Amino acid sequence: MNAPRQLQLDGPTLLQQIQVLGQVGADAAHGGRTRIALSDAEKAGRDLLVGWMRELALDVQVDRIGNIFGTLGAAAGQGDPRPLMIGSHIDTVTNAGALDGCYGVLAGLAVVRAYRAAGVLPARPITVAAFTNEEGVRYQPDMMGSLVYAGGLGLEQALDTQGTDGTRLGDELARIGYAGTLEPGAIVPHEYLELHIEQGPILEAEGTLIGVVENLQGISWQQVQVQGNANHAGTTPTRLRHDAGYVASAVVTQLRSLALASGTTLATVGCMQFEPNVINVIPRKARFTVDLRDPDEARLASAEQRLAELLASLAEQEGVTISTERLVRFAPVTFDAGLADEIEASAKRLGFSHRRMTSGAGHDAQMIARIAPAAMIFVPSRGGISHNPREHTDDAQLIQGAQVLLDVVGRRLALAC
Ligand code: HGY
Ligand code: MN
Ligand code: MN
Repeated sequence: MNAPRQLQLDGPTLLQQIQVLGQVGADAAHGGRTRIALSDAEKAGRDLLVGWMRELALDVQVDRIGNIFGTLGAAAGQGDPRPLMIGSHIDTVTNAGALDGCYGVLAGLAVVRAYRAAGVLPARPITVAAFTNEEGVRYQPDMMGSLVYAGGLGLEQALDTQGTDGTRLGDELARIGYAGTLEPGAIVPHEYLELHIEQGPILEAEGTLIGVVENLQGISWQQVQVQGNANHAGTTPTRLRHDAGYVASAVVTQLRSLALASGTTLATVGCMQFEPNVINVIPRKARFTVDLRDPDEARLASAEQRLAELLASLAEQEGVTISTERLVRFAPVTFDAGLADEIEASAKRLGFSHRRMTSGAGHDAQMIARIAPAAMIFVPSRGGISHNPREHTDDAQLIQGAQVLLDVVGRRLALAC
């Protein structure tokens, strides 16, 4: 099926909307923007997105976990009402870049805008989705909105989630006015596409423009608590210490060795707090998080096992008590081969260098892949940097990624006037 000629990407509007949304939650002191899920800043981002959806005369719906959907209806007389869904997220980590998630949602609007500008309708509906709490910074797990949508987490359980700030997710959703009425999963996608920045170094290092994402690595998040004894830093001999801070730091060091020895497993301790956190007191308590990732399920499970063994031996050695809480566990995901082939064919047709690859980051696509064929398109990240104000992709590359998305959609959906 030939791509419809009349579908032209409006690159300037896409770039302008990325820039405007990127100003919401801007943090002058530390750079970047912070739109933590269900915060006032994120509400402002949601309101902006809904306004842009209405400008395109989309049918806007919000579900009970706050996922936002904007749908362009199909031409009359078409059969299957299940939409082609294009999605991602607009919540951010702290001091984030402007592209992570937002690029994919706004590129979805750009696809719809191309149909509107051409005065044609797709052969099946196109739904643009912004999923709630993809980052999982305030409420775990991450990819929560798409996980609930795909049936992987109960709605009430998600609404009752307590945040790191002690708030209840459902209360915050109601407070910002995005506790919708649509049942999560009510819109059953025929297929799902997500355009995203790579957030890693591969495409840039190879000078490749498009990533055809075939699979996504597994994710394991744990909260670890070490209970030792506070004591005087100057009078307590090392052999008599039960130092929670030492144990936490030893875990960080040994996880690096575990990752290097594995070659594929990645290990990150992103959060760590000591109590009483005083210069001359041996820490009585340490709380920290462990993020383990691997494209292979067996290796990820082995890394979890090695961590458990490490914690047990350190507890024995230092005479402390260690407890763990699992926050997230997602197995590796393989995306739809047919959609990946379509993405590759579009990149080829458009003359963009491309390569098949694995996603290191988690994405909403991994959840939607549970209920529909799903695949992802990557564009390069400068310096492989993301979750950082310095996150950047050249304008031309952003437009090329969106052109691939539009070409895939245009080919998947015959045109009808
Ligand atoms: O953690 C992740 O990979 C994603 O950014 N939520
Ligand atoms: Mn993302
Ligand atoms: Mn992210």
